Amino acid sequence: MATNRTFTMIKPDGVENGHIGNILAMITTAGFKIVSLKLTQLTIADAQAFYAVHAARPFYGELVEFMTRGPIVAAILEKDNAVEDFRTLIGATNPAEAAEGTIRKAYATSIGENAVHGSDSDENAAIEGAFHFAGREQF
Ligand code: DAT
Ligand code: MG
Repeated sequence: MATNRTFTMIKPDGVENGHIGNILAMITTAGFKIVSLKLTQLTIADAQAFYAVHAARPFYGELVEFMTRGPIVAAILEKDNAVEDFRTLIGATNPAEAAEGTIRKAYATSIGENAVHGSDSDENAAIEGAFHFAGREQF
């Protein structure tokens, strides 16, 4: 059964380009409630672990470097069918393929620097959220 929470990051490019406010506005306008929120920065070990599933891919080193180059916004979001609906809201990994009205269509600059993360399963949403937020920080 789908749970009602997902995890997101506004990636370093989204923060650097000044899009935190606009991206959070798109998220809340789409009906997601913010239940945890912080500005933080991933260490190299954090990013390697977060993207361990991609360790064998040619872009892994670049991805880890990008994700650690500056602050990110981490958040847990709540909505019915959160994981799937949030993946729809962010759009395709490659912004060239992202639908109109999606966050990546509006703010991603390339497949590697695509502005936002969205968990791909309920299980990963719970793991990723717990990695960033203690229980008392989840409202
Ligand atoms: P998503 O972030 O849409 O879940 P993913 O899990 O396949 O996409 O990949 C994780 C991140 O890795 C993605 O947001 C950007 C980067 N990435 C994926 N494919 C890439 C590629 N072909 N070239 C460069 N970076 C890539
Ligand atoms: Mg993914």
